[in-house]
Amino acid sequence: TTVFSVGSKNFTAVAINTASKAGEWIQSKLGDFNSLHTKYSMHDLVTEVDKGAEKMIRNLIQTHFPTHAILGEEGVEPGPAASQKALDEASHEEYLWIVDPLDGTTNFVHGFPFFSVSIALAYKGEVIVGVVYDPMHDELYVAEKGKGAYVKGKRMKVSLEQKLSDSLIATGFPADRQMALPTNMRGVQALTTKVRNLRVAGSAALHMAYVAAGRLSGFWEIGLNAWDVAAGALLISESGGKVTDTLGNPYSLQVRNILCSNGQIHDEFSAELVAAEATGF
Ligand code: 2AM
Ligand code: CA
Ligand code: CA
Ligand code: CA
Repeated sequence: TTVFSVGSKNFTAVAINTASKAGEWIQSKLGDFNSLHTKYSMHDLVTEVDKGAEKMIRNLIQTHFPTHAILGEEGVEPGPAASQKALDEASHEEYLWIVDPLDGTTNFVHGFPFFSVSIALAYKGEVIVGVVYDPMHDELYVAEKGKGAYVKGKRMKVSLEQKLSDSLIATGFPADRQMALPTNMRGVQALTTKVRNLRVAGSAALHMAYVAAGRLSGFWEIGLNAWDVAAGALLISESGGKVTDTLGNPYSLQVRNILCSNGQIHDEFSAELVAAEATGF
């Protein structure tokens, strides 16, 4: 059985409290921030709000669980090589908090109300708590391994579509436009004619929460990092859905090319991406 607390301190309660506080602060900074610059490429933005939110989250987690390790996006040098190294180094930790302080920075910068805070806790490499908070809609998504997933206290269930042709599918345009975008566009091209429609809303964590809540039938994106998807993956599996890589291999913290769905459409979805040679780069 999974242990969800040490002493009187409950992991999930800390994750919820921390995500809520960070999300409220992020929302208060909407349209009121500076020091915007690009990180790895011209498409890769960061603001003082990303950094401030991560600092707040680290402080809160460290206060409650000083022995736990934290992997946060803004604590890692930009680019895929550095993030892979950081994840490899962190993977041996017994308790590892995996944090994206602001998922959907581009949306935040433009005032497009679709961004989130994503906090997951992995125990020996397996995600046991996942929390995603959407401050603009005040929607808090919470999952505990083996205990189900909830939005605003209400149990979530994935959608019921059985075919891609009845499905609403989301994707993300990769930050690495040179390398990954052509691959992604082959998938978009192949799926556009097969699905009910496609959406690209700009937060991987929130897209995954929407799959868990049954608002999207599925989502895929290539070139992501553990902090984008760790919480969302548990939300989906605890809502009855399926999470793999784009080839259909089981989810782990190492998966960068994510494919998730209500389960029913999963094989058809993955097969289309494989056929379009759109599973990675
Ligand atoms: P972010 O807003 O936290 O950076 C949108 O397609 C998704 O891609 C978002 O979840 C976004 O997360 C992520 N993303 C943006 N820039 C990225 C980069 N340079 N590398 C990997 N993922 C990135
Ligand atoms: Ca970022
Ligand atoms: Ca992110
Ligand atoms: Ca981020």
